[in-house]
Amino acid sequence: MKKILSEKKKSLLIGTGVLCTLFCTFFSNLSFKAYRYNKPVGHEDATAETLEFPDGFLWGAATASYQVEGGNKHSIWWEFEQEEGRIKNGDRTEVCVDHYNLYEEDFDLMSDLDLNSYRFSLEWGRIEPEKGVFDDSEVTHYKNVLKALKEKNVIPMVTLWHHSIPTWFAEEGGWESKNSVKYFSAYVQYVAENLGEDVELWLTMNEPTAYISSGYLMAKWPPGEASPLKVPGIQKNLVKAHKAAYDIIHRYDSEAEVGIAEYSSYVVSSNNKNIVENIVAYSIDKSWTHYFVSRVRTQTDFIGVHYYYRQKIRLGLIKDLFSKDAVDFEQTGLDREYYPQGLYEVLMRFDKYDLPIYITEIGVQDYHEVPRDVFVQEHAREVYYAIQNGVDVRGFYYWALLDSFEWSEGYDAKFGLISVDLETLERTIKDSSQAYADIARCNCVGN
Ligand code: IFM
Repeated sequence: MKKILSEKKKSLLIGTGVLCTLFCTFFSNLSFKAYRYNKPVGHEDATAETLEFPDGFLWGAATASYQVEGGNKHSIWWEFEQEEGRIKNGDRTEVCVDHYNLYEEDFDLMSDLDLNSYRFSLEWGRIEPEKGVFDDSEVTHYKNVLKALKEKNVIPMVTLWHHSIPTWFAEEGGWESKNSVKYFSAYVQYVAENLGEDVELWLTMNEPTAYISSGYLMAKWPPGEASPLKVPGIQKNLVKAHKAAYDIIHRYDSEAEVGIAEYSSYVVSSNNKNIVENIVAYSIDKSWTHYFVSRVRTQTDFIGVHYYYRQKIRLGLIKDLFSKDAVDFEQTGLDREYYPQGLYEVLMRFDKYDLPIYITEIGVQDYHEVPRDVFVQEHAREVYYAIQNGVDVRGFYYWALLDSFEWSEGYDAKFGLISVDLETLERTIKDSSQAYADIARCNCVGN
């Protein structure tokens, strides 16, 4: 009996020892990986007076249909705007900045800035106002937009879906529904058939993670109710939707380049010596920021990277996490930290997919600590260093071409290269945008 017991004890001890060893190996591997991930790659500064970009580099500006067109009444955002307290100052988009009617004037100004590419989105609810009913006149509108760009030698990059979904689609459950991929595919099929020959650069969707976190976690966007349990299902549907759209466009045009645009802040531990912070930052970046790109990597021709700020992970006292005093950085607006080196680090992280990269959004608001000219110059330098370090970056799209409707922030957040008087709709190129035009003109940035 004694012998049996001691045998049992022995196996228990061995089992515990094995488990501890496995856990320790796993933990030390993870800590080491996380430490390396959080350690900035960094670069030497160049000595040349000007930093040149590769031939054919695209210098563009971006917009999204709902944020500039006006009158998008078939979107769920239209309903959302009417609910009290949803949008800052109660701002509405009946007219918005009327890009829908004034796009030619806007393109003239874009040409004055010498930009060679324009990223814009199609409004799904205009093209398909009711389930299965497509409006040819709206396709004609977008055809005219593409024609106007062609006449100016501006290369279009078209986003199929940028945050705003048709009301009918939302009523069917939106991206929560198992039918969502089928509905999106029908819309993409129609677009590919009708606009395919005029577009070579496509984005299937804009910032799926921002869509999910703003709508389903923070509840600042439709559906306006926090429902974290729905997130995994939505993520899966969006991955499928991207892949389906990718295949549809390629079936129509095998030469087209189809990518996905993702919100990619520089997530990093605030203290590289803190093992827990390192692991948390590493895990968030891998499982959240890189969720979509890592899952579609074999079915995407390029990655659209959006960089706005550094997001430091700091596991101090609870009061530090939530107190505003912890925000002790230079701002670009909306509590976003000015940190150009973060763009370089983000690009180095995305390099592992071995795919071309376009920076499909980057921008700063008026009236904040960092002037726009300094902002674009410093970020352009970081892109130069990433290219020197082997990253295949092919374009830079400033967000946004125009001051526009910043979702729940309304019209106060002014990112535009061009200001718009909301009363008269008069457009004016901002002085601070000239530095970006200079970069685009010479395909280089001063050092
Ligand atoms: O305005 C938004 C855009 O719709 C998506 N990316 C971030 C921008 C600025 O916040």
